Amino acid sequence: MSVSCYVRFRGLAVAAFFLAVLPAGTASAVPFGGVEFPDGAVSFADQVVSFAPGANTVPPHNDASTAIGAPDYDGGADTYVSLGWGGALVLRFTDNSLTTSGNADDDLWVFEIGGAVEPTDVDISTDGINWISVGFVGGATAGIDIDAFTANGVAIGTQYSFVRLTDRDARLSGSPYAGADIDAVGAISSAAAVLSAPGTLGLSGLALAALGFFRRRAVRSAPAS
Ligand SMILES: [Ca+2]
Ligand SMILES: [Ca+2]
Ligand SMILES: [Ca+2]
Repeated sequence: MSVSCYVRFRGLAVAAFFLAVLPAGTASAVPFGGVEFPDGAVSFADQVVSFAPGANTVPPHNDASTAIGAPDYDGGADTYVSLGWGGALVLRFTDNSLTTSGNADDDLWVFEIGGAVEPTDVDISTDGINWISVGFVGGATAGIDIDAFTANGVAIGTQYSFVRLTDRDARLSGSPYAGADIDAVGAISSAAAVLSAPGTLGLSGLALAALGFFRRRAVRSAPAS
């Protein structure tokens, strides 16, 4: 190998090394709807956990999967979900998570279509079971500073994977697209994915239970001394 060839090879190897070790969450900041998301498209909710539609949202306005990913509203009914009066939607971040910023900046942003945001209660959770109220979005307010809700149980630096949106039943719109119309939900304060999601916790829980069972058996079958 010639010297220049070797230098080029070493350069490529170094570049490959850094590409391999760089975390996935180092995407550059991207503005969506005028809001800057440091993690880019990864910032947005990835999965529908559950949807309990309220009254007066009917197809194609009641497809919860349209609230997943980056905002894509283009006038089409297949780009947002209408919650219906009092409807509740639970979304999950799987390749990122929501966290605190350590200051009063907005951490979470709810993209609702149309002019005013219809009043919607917002709760966050680490496990999809125990919820913390972080107030509501409505009127001209679409962003939430979750640091402001430590009194409700928000812990600084905790990574939250679940967001629940509940229409406040203000009935500002009726059939076929009643309730808040959600295009997307994004974490401005986006952190790495939480690996110990409930599914995997369940598995490790099972493994621990099995271990306990075999330990008890071992103790019982040990000869008395
Ligand atoms: Ca995401
Ligand atoms: Ca904040
Ligand atoms: Ca959408």
